[in-house]
Amino acid sequence: MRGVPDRTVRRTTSASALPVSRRDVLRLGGGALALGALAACTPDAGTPSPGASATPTWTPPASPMRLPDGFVLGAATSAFQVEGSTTADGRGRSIWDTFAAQPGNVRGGATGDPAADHYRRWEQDVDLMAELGLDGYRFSVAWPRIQPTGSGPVNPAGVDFYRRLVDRLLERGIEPAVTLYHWDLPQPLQDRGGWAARDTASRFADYAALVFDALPDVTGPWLTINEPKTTAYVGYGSGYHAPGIRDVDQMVAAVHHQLLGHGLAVRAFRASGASGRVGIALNLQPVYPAGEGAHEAAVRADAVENRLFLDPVLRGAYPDDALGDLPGQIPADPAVLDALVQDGDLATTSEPLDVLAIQYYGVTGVDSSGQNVQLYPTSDAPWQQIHPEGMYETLVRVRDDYPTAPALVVTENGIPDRTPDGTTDDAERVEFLRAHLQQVARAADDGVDVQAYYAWSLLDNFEWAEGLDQRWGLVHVDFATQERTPKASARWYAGVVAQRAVPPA
Ligand code: GCO
Repeated sequence: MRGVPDRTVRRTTSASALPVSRRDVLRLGGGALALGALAACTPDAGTPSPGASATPTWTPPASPMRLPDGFVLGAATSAFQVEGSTTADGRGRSIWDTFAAQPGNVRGGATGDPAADHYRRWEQDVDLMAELGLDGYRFSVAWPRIQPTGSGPVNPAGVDFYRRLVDRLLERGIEPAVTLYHWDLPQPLQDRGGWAARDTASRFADYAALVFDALPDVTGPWLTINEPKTTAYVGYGSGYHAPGIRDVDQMVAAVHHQLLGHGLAVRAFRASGASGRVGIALNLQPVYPAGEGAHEAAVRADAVENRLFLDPVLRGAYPDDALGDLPGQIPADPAVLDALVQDGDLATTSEPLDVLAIQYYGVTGVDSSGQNVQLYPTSDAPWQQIHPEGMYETLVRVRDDYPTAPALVVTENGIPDRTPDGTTDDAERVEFLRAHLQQVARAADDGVDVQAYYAWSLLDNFEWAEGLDQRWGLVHVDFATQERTPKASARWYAGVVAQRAVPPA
């Protein structure tokens, strides 16, 4: 059995050596992962990062922890997850429209319509953000609204929607942060190979240039690609996300071509003369060795989870231990990646950045055979092992291991409701946010230049293959009426924003 890459859970099936998603936990059932039996494993002691043992539990101070001056406290969404109106105003079809339309791909048969109907209710949603006092809002631009077929001229109606949104946010004193690609690739580009095709990187840079020109007033960070790891591993590896491909070579190609597209978009950003800041959003997680002899597998798994993305972006090189047939590695021939990388590519992937966006949901353990191991309690998303110290560890690690790293921003962090049918009494989310924000404040106190935190998510929304069943919002959405009701966590978070400090429990 080989280790398999995933954002937080690394699994394999005996039938196939292909990677299986964190999100496959639900689909495959508990039997594939011996959580109970492995829960008793404890990390090795004293091994250095990467593949380090879990950080010791940290006791937060009994007094409020102040956040740095100018720190931005916001919330995040993404276009396909909230907008709905998937055919309005000339929007083209995306891979998620196609994928969600196929029975069996999304829980409950949910699609991108109406999601949280944000395309029509955006003014009300900005009012809501203003009422909560948020400093910032991170949203994504839907590529198929800007270029309905993935190339060619701008669709003016699509651009207008985001212009109005940016203008209104600025009027309300809310800093817009914009993600250019949050998984909704125009279907015509998928028909030509999607991210497995090199040309998609150039198409992405062209699209990015159009958006930089169209939205010159964006003051918060521009983020090129959201979680290239998830798109590659879950979209092209396990096939649990759009485009639903299970092919490890295409998966490796999707890694490289997204990072290439990122670098080309950074160049387009500089060429546009835009005054803002640009970066990429990477989902990172500490990988801890679990049990006897697990250190080497955990180091390789760390390459798969973290360094395969951090290194080409911040060092201009791919790690040499992510691919191969050893425990913890992506089961692909390293020659596959070598063949994709053309002269100059790594200079492109490592274009200097203004910010690095980190998305942190939890940690994972890996045993000596490269299998995922549960070391910490999970949320109702079974892939999410909750260990707030991992937030601190991740921020410090990027600072220490990557001297060229720019300022850091945390662009996603959150948990789903415990109650499957939705609740506004989300005490566990309050405690999750508190514990993680304390770790962010702790990292800042220790000198890490971390400048922002965006909770995932502002609204309950379309949670990809989980459909509408997993609710990640600070604000409850009744999907039948589209009524918004702030949860306890939204009110608590508003207090943090007002106080500029994280209160003790
Ligand atoms: C992701 C996405 C979000 C998810 C969130 C909860 O990182 O997967 O950015 O769209 O909804 O992470 O799974």
